[in-house]
Amino acid sequence: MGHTIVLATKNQGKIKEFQELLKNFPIEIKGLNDFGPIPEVVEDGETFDDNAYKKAHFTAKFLGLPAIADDSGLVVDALNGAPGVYSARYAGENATDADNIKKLLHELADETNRQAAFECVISLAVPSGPALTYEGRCEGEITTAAKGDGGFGYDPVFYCPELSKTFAESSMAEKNKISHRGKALAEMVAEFDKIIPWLNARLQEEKAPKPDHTEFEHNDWSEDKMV
Ligand code: ITT
Repeated sequence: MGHTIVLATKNQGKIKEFQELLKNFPIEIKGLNDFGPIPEVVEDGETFDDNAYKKAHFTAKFLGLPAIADDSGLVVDALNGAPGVYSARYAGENATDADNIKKLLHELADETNRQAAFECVISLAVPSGPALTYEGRCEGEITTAAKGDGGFGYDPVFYCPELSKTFAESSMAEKNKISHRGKALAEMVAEFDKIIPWLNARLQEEKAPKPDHTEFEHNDWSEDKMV
């Protein structure tokens, strides 16, 4: 088995999905639950990119292993991109999915422009900092009422024109094929043959001793010392 890569989530569903998609590559995917307690990363970035990288890099540094993290959310045109990075806590710090949906429908009550998209960014980082980034976006419209009981988050009010139904009315397989997360993951999987040599090179650099020029600056090359 080649590299061990940590997926910075405790969500077993996400871990299974990554393991399944990457099963033909010589890597082992582990979740955070495979390690001891790890401090929570505060997701306070201004973009999905910021948050995904912050989570991936923190985890990689903490565990000394390459790590993958994702961040995603809903961006609504008529709300200038809100709720965006605040999607999980749109209606407050401990908001439930139902609270967030209620607030969203209220904010859009008199709005005819219902255009929205789910976005996802996946970051793969090594402990010393370098990272690779993959993005996915899925266009849709916000309905005027919740429909369907599958999925999670904003799925009941996210109408997907490609499927002619909301994400909550769709099967997981239907959703994964075209969703923001599905697309970002597919992009990463398609590149995985290039990712392995990239990882090898970065991890090799980390192992190499850092050049210490001060050692030379302090050397005394005067003749009487050179016996
Ligand atoms: P992590 O522990 O993995 O970070 P999370 O719930 O915070 O889990 P994200 O940061 O990826 O997950 O997503 C933030 C919010 O965006 C999430 O709570 C939902 O409200 C919304 N969201 C993201 N992807 C969604 C999807 O596929 N369907 C519905 N809502 C989604």
